[in-house]
Amino acid sequence: MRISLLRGDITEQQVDAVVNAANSGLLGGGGVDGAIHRRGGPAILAECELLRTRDYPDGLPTGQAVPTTAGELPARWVIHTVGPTYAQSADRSAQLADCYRSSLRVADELGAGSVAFPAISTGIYRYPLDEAARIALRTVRETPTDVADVRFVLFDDAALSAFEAAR
Ligand code: AR6
Repeated sequence: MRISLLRGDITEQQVDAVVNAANSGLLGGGGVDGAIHRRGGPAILAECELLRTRDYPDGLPTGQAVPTTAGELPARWVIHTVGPTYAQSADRSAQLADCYRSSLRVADELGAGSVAFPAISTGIYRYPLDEAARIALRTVRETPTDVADVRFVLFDDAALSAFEAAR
């Protein structure tokens, strides 16, 4: 597996699947979630609504992942996963690692050869970048998968530096 780190906007990635840092409601939000729904158009939300009513009436649990179409994005699929909100009082690293593992499992089920990840939980969910970067890279390296090309698409210099330092 080739792992690359780049600065950019995940909605522009030419990959089979982009991972969305969603929330359990699956109906959109801010950050990367907002950008994916905005750029991908209403087809993504329509599938999310169906998943929500049919499969996850109580919401998608933290650490799990589900696919939808990518709508108008260059990618074929969006894999929605729910990261943990950071808390100093509780170690939620296992849940963050689960997001990467579940997303790669879904990518394998889809037959996706290339996957772009954002830095899950490091925005609105406030996970410290350096810790999140270590967890993300370690988990992706240690997860058995047929995905050959994993890209971490980091939105700003701070995130890119944290991932480069953790590499
Ligand atoms: N491309 C790549 N990375 C991005 C982009 C983008 N277009 N936009 C933001 N980021 P966040 P979370 C980075 O807040 O912390 C939403 O409301 C951002 O700089 O998107 O997991 C959901 O609905 C940060 O490094 O996700 C949830 O309610 C990283 O993506 C909640 O936010 C993740 O930041 C999830 O919070």
